[in-house]
Amino acid sequence: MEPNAIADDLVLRRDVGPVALLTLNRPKALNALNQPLLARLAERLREIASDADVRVVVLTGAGEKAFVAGADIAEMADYDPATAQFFALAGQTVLNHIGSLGKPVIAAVNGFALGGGCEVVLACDFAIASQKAKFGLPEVTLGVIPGFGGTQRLARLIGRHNALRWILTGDVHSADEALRLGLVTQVVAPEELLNTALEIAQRIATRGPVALTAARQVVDQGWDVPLADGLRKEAAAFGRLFHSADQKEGMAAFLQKRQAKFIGK
Ligand code: DAK
Repeated sequence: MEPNAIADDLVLRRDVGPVALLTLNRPKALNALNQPLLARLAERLREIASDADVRVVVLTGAGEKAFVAGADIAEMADYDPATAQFFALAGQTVLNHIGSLGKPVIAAVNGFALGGGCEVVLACDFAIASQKAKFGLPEVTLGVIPGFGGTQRLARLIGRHNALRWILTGDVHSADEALRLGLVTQVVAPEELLNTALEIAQRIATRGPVALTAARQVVDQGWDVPLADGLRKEAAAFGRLFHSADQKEGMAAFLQKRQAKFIGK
């Protein structure tokens, strides 16, 4: 390996037991998402998708200041319309992959999560924030709109009026405001952020992996369909789990008063 290969890696990976910690690593540009960083993130997600030893992912940003300060403005400045659309689709594809990974992804938001960074948070299963974190979709201050799913996912998560207030003002919001609106589930002291996220991830990693995948899928599939359709999807997924070894093991372990040993099948 080249001497700087690890330090230069745009997305660092450190495995802590069954949890993969991914760190977006362009701290000098506040981890702004350029095409190489998005491509590396896509590669990391593919790697993790096919690694059965990884059960849960934690995503964070390198450095003290930022989770991700947005899409890379320097890179976007001279885009023509076709390149801009291609870039938006490329970003949306990577963020969709977070949702379709089949493994929970927790955002540990350590600083600025603006524009594309806020959209990364929205694509994760849930997010924990440091008290220093700041959130917002400031794209209109640059004469554009959110392009990595922000106009769609934010409104679904915090409601149309709150989302429009964020998107139309471009204002930056505190971690407490993000907590109040449900964008993050917990706010902790900066020095506790990673341990808190990793501890929750480790706990999730002890649960049945097949059930985790099914639960995420059904929540997402039912998000914007009528309740009756969502309930049918839930019942179908519940039934399918009775084909799995994990269901047999989980229920047998309960009845035998022991810890379950899930194999993810
Ligand atoms: N892109 C590129 N570089 C960035 C950056 C960004 N988003 N954010 C920060 N940097 C760079 C700065 O240029 C600076 O670089 P040097 O000058 O040192 O070379 C370095 O990071 C440190 O930043 P600052 O010196 O500005 O640090 P401060 O503490 O003073 O300010 C800040 C921090 C986060 C408040 C400020 O950097 C800032 O306002 N950054 C921009 C935040 C922002 O507007 N983010 C949203 C980006 S727009 C679409 C696809 C995607 C999107 C939209 C459309 N389609 C294709 C349709 C998404 C758009 C966005 O995400």
